[in-house]
Amino acid sequence: MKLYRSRRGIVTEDAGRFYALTAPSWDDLVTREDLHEYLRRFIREAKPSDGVPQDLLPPIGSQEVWAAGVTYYRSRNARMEESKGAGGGDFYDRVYQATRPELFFKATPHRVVGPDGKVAIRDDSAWSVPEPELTLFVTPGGKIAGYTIGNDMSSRDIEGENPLYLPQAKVYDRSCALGPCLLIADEPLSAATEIAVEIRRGGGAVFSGATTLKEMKRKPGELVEYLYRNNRFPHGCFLMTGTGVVPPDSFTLKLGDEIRITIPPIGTLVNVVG
Ligand code: DO4
Ligand code: MG
Repeated sequence: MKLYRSRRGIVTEDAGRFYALTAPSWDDLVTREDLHEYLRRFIREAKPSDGVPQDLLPPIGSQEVWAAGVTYYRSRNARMEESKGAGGGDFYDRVYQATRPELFFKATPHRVVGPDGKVAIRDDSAWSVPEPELTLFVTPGGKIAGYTIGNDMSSRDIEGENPLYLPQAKVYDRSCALGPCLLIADEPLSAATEIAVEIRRGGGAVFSGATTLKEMKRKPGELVEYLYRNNRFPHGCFLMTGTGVVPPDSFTLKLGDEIRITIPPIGTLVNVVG
């Protein structure tokens, strides 16, 4: 089942049919620990509504967005390369091997854009990339209740200059995109699930790449377990699981680029740099 947040309300999709929900609020709905069963029950009794939801909003209410880093070998290598001059390379290899994962704060809801929203590159960065990431929705009780597509926009030159600049490289206005929906699932996604990205400029693709969840070093549950240690999330939270696709070092995003991220069971998240 998919859950969409739109300007006209909340809509759920099941087997190609759409149902309008009259839930009091997005937060009240998604923080239910029985969300999957609740939606199943609702769909059994509801009448389908007309047409696909329009004017989509990011599938977020009051949740914080957190992110994991260096969860793919490709990301470890990219960080080691970009931070060579700063002598920080060893940290990335160590965190890739360590039991404790890298987790960092990514965004508050006002920094998040939704489907077709404009993501930003920093004015003081000359090397920016999108990071296509499977993103977990985790309930207040720590259960992975859903999945969405995330773009962890990143300034590689700022992060590469000094690892202590990570929050500036990662957290700024419109640095995070989520959507187009929340896939509500009570089973983990298959390891064969693909995460693909295409960046289009002037009508053609300037970069495309893909990975699968099989390449991820950590298990989603392991990331959640660390995030929830001594940390409460009364509204639940989003957790981006890291990138396994990094464009070549010669690539930087430009204004007007279109970023298309596809994770087949969820859909495609499209954003333009603006
Ligand atoms: O270590 C810096 C950030 C890593 C990251 O965002 C990723 O691997 O996706
Ligand atoms: Mg990332």
